[in-house]
Amino acid sequence: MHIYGDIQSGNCYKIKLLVEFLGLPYQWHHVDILNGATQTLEFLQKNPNGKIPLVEFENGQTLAESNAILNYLAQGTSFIPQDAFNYAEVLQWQFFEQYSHEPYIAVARYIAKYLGLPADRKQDYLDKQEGGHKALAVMEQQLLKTPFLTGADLTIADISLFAYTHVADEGGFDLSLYSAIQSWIERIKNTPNYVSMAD
Ligand SMILES: N[C@@H](CCC(=O)N[C@@H](CS)C(=O)NCC(=O)O)C(=O)O
Repeated sequence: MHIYGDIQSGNCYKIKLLVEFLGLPYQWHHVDILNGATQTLEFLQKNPNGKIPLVEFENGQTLAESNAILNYLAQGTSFIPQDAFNYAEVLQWQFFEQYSHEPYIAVARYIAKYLGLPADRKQDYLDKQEGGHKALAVMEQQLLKTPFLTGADLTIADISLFAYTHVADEGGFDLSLYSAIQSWIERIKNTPNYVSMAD
């Protein structure tokens, strides 16, 4: 399996974290988004949407969208609950991540970390703070009740939300306000085969 991504991107890191937890073999191909590498003809043939992560399998099939990739790779493993309702809760968190979390926390982090907080994006960055804190508060509420987002077990819902949450401070979000999220982050970091974004 070939994974096209940038390890500093949370969406890409999600895939790396799952394949490491599962011990799956893969080859990582770095894609430089700031240099337009997602917009080349060659890359657009693999993903017409011009975004990473992208996974390419030995038979030539390709799959984009981080959470779709997680769902595919985790089929039949403990990272997807067998109970249908519990699985729907995993999906609920993953859709939440894409609509209510990532557009605030990941974008604020992108403006600060990748772009260096340029003056013409400062307002955009500030506008992301309220929505990001709202998403963190929703997670905090759940994590005060259960060790992982959908209950007692670590699932792909946690991987989806861990990716940008654990580096939310890089987007200006003070995680010391969220004690249950901090404990959850430690729980995930202590899981066997965990790899950090820096690894
Ligand atoms: N919904 C997508 C978002 C993917 C995405 O936004 N990828 C960014 C990096 S985090 C990207 O490829 N940006 C480069 C571009 O848009 O040209 C997912 O979850 O995979």
